[in-house]
Amino acid sequence: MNQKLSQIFRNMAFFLKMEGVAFKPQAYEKAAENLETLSEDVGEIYKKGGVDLLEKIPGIGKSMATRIVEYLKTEKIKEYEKLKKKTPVNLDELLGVEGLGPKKIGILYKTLGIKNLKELENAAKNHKIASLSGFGEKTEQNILQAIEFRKKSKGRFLLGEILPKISVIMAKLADLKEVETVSEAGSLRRRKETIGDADILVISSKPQAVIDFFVKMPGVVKIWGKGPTKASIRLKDGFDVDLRVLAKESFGSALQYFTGSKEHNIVLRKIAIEKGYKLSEYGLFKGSKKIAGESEKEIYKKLGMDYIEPELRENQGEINVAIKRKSPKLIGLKDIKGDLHLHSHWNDGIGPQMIEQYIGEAKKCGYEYIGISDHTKFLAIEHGLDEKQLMEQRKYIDKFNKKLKIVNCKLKILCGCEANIMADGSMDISDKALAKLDYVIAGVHSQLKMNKNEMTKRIIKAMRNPNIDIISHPFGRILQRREECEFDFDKILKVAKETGTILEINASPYRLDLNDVNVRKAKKAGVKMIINTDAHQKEQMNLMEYGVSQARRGWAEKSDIVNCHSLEKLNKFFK
Ligand code: DGT
Ligand code: CA
Ligand code: CA
Repeated sequence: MNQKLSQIFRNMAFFLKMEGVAFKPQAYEKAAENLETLSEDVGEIYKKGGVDLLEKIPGIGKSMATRIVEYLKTEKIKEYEKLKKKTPVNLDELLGVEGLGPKKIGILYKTLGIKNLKELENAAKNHKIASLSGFGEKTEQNILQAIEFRKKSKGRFLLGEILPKISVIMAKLADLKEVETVSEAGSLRRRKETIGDADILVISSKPQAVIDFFVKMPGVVKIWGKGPTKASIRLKDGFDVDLRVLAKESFGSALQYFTGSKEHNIVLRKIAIEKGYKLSEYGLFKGSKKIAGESEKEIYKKLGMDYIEPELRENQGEINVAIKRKSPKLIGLKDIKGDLHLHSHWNDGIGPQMIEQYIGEAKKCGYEYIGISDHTKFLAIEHGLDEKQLMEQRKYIDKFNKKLKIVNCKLKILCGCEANIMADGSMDISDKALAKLDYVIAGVHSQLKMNKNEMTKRIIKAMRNPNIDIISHPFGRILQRREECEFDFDKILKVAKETGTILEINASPYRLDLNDVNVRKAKKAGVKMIINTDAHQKEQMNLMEYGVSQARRGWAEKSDIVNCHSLEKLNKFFK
C-alpha cells in the first residue's frame, strides 16, 4: 500500500507542477518520500490508530492523512482522478525522456495534445516542437536523441532494479524444503550494469517440486517454457527469469557454464581441449571420467589457473592472468571504511536530523568515517549552500564530532561539499570557503553537452584547483536516460595522476560512473578512485555494494580505492 500511495502522490506532485501550483507539489513529494521509507503499512497504521496516528507519520499533515484515508476507503483519490482527466498524459513514458519535466510535458499536451512517447516522437520528427516557446531547435533534437537512446536500451534492465527483486525470489526458493542451495548466474552474478534476463540455479533432488513452485509464484505473468529441470518465466515487472535445477555433482560446472560470459566460456573450453579434457555444463571430463564438477574452484584448479571471480569473466585478459597466477585481489564490500558523498539538504532544515541518520547507518556498516558533501550555490533547486551556510555546517559538524568523542564513538564526520564545476572550469563557490573544508568534491551538473575539447579543458581546470580533491560521477551519465559527456579521458587521467585528483566511482545503480571499463583504465594509469553512494537519504547508503561490484569488474584492488584506507591514510590523499 505504501508504494502505491507514494507513486500516486508523486504523480499528483507532477500534475500540480504542470499547472504551476506553488508549495503543494512539495508537500506531496515529502509525503511520498516518507511513505517509501516507512516500515509499517499505512493501512495497518490507520486500523490501529485512525487518522490521528496517520498524522504522526513524519511528513504527513492533516490534508495528506485525509487523502490516505480516502484512498484506503475508496481505492481512489478524487483530486488525483480530476488531475488525470484534465491532463491525460502517460507520465511514466514522458518523464522517462531526459530533459522533459512537468512544465514542458504540460506545454506539449496543451499546445500539441501530446500524451505519450509515440506522439512525442512524431511531433519532434515533424518539427512541431522547436517553435513552441521555451523549447527551440536544440530541445527538439535532444528529445529525438533521448527517444533513440531509450529504444536502444530497451529489453535490458538495470542491475539495481533486478537484483533486489531476484533476491526476494531466491530467498523464497531457499525456503523450500526440497532446495539445498540457490545461486544467481549469468550477467546478474557477473554484476553487469544492465541485465537481459535473470538466471537462477538451484540444487535439489526433487526438481519438479521446485519448478512447480517457481512457475506459480505471484507476479508470474507468462510461462515461456517449463520442463522437468528448467523453466523460464516473465514477471509482471517486465523481465524474464530462467531457473535451472541441478544435482549436487554437477552444480559447479553448471554454475560455471551459466555464469558466462559466453566469450569467457569459449576460451576456457579451448584450454580444456588443449589439456585433453572436455568441459561442459555437466562437468570437466577426461575421456568418460569426470574429474571435476561439484565446485567451480575445482574446475579452474584442474584447468591450471587461479579461481576467477565472476565479475572478471568477460574475456578481457582474466584467463591469461589467472594462468600466470597473477589474478588481482579484488576489493570487497568489507574493505570499505567510509562513504564521503552524502547529501543532507542542510537548507531544508532537515540537515541535522539527516546527519544523525547517516551516523546510525554508518555504524551498521562498520564505517570509520563519513563525509557530508552538500551541493553549493549554483544548484538552487537542490538548495545549494552559500559560503556562510557552509561555515555554519562546518561548526555544527565540529560540535557533533566532539559529542561522538565524548561517548567514545570512533566514527568521524568529515565536512566537505560537492561544488559545481562551471562551464569555464571555475567553481560556484569561493576558494576561501573551500579551503576551510576537510575535502572537496567537484562535479559537472550543468551544460553537459559541451564539445569534447571544451569539456576536457573544463574538467582539467577543476582538477588543477588545489582545493578540489575528488571529481564526482565524471561522465555524467544516467543509465538508459542520459548519454555520457564527451571528453578526452586519457588526458583527464594524465592530469588526475599529476595533480593527485581522485576520481569517483558513483555507486548509484542509475549512474555507476566511472563504469567498469574506465575503472580499469584509471587503475592502469595509476589514478586513485573512491567509491561513494551519493546518498540523498539514509537507505541509499546501502547502494555501496553496486559501486563495489563495478569496481571489481574494473579489476580494482584495495590499493586503488582510497576509502579502503583508515582516516589517517585517507587524509594523505587529499590535496
Ligand atoms: P544477459 O542475460 O543478456 O544479461 O547475459 P547473460 O550472460 O546472462 O546471458 P544468458 O542469460 O543468455 O545466458 C547465461 C549464461 O549461459 C551465459 O552467460 C553463458 C551461458 N550460455 C548461454 N548460451 C550459451 C552459448 O550458446 N554458448 C556458451 N558457451 N554459453 C552460453
Ligand atoms: Ca541472463
Ligand atoms: Ca538466460
